[in-house]
Parts: sequence; C-alpha cells; structure tokens
Amino acid sequence: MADKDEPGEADAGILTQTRSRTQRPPLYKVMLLNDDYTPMEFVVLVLERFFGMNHAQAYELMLTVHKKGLAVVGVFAFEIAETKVSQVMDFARRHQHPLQCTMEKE
Ligand code: TYC
Repeated sequence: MADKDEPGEADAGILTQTRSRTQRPPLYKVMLLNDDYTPMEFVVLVLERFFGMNHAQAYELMLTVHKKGLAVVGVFAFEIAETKVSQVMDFARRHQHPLQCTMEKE
C-alpha cells in the first residue's frame, strides 16, 4: 500500500511517520432554553417533529430543560444545526411562543 497515508506505514522501504491531515468537520450543539410561557406540550411537539424523538424521550428532555434551564437536544454539522435552529424558531414564532433555540460549537 504505497499511498496509504498512515503513521508508521512503510513506503518504498523507508519508514515514514506522517501526521494525518484529515480533519473532522466541527460539530455544533443545538440547545433549547427554558422560559416561563411556552407550554410543555409545545416543547414536546418540537422535539418530536424536528429532532425525531418519540413521545417519552421528548417529554423527558423537555422536563430536563424545564428543571435545568437548558439542554443539548442534538449535535450536528453546521448547516444541519442552523436549519434545526431556524425551524424551531420559526415554528415557535408562528405559534407566538417565546421558545428559544441556539447553537454553539462543540
Ligand atoms: N417552563 C415551561 C412551562 O412551565 C416549559 C418549557 C420547557 C418551556 C422547556 C421551554 O425549552 C422549554 N410551561
């Protein structure tokens, strides 16, 4: 395997130790913030609709946000995270709830 770019690979009989230049894309945490006005069932619906959770998972995570003030609801590549935040914010605005969703580099 002459072109295998791994540390410790022998190449044409010469031992080479090259640093890998492949980088993973940065990931972003999407977070939901608690507030006093958004109904619990609305938050559960958001988690089911945009984050693919079942009802039990969504209810449990909603309660975590309610008790702790915020929680990470998913970790995604930049554009996916941005889309999730927009979808949640648009949905909340359309229903006139003050629910806030943000993203942060992991
Ligand atoms: N605290 C809200 C209530 O008591 C429920 C809630 C949970 C709101 C999670 C936002 O991200 C949230 N109705």
